[in-house]
Amino acid sequence: MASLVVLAGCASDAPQDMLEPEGPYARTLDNLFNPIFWVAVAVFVVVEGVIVYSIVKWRDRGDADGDAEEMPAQLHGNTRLEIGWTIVPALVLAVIAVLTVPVIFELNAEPAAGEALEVDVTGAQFWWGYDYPTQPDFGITEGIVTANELHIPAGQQVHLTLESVDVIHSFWAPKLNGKRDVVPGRTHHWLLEADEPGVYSGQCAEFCGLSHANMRLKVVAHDATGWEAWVEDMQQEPVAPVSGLAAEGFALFQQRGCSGCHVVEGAYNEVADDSPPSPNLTHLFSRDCFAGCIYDLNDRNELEAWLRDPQRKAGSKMVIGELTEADIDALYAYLETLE
Ligand code: HEC
Ligand SMILES: [Cu+2]
Repeated sequence: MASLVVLAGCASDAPQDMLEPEGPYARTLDNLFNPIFWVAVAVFVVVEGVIVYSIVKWRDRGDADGDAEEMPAQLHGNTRLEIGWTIVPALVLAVIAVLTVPVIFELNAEPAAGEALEVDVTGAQFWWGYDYPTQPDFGITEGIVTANELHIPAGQQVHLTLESVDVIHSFWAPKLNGKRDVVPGRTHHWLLEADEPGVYSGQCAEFCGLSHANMRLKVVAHDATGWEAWVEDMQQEPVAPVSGLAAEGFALFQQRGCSGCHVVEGAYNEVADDSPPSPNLTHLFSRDCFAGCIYDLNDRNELEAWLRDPQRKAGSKMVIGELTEADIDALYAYLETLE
């Protein structure tokens, strides 16, 4: 059992392995982790070594008759030892501080205006929202709102501004940077950068309620053409279907209360005042995962199961009345048009 637990740490291509950084900030952290790890190993070996040595050397061997020995003389106040074991740990901590402090400043540096892609991140039970303000330098001429998947250009500094709408969450994409808490009523910042195009997985790293473990995320890093294509796609408003099953679904989206919580730009722009924060669905089908990235959007059954029972994700804030299978078919046909 113990070896099972230990070996579980040995996966060779674990998607969230922070010891395999794939961007400059994660690498900075890894470069700090390595020396501190070896300092900790040295302290462990010395301290455990002295303990084991003492246990063996001065163990109770019993007297000739096999009875326990008498208590040995107790020693206190060896000044040289006391000074030694005060100064040595202080020096060890000083070395660690010298290594750590510059990293703290580096990771909290504010990029110069226009240098980094700006993204406003919202943590909500139990999903992440991303809001890209207008930034012509990055091709964004009109703000973009999306959820779950954070799209970025590879090789580009990204500056996040994080807020929470409910409880404390923590944003963590381990291969791209460490964790940053997201606290209600406060604004936090964090930096990300991916060396290469790819998909990097992450998750909420602060217990935030029943579905905390289901609050995952993906960072999708694009090459230059992929980024342009994504931005262009996100800036097109979907066309509301006028006929067929999709048009029925479009009408149901309002009749069944979906539009009270979810924005679809160009069609359903206002949500009810008392609605919980809910993912923007304008480009739902541009994503691969949904509901905190725990379900596959390319699997029709997953989305249908979600509409049948959004509480399959424990504690989900999506509360709806029961839908018939016909409703679900029509809603699916409509949602599918939101590319
Ligand atoms: C009371 C508000 C509310 C209503 C009404 C509602 N939803 Fe949701 N919906 C949410 C919330 C909150 C989430 C995110 C749940 C999570 O991930 O924990 C969500 C998630 C979703 C998602 C996944 C989106 C993503 O990117 O993660 C889809 C699709 C969806 N809802 C469709 C619908 C449809 C269709 C209806 C109408 C039948 C509907 N919703 C009604 C609040 C609502
Ligand atoms: Cu969370």
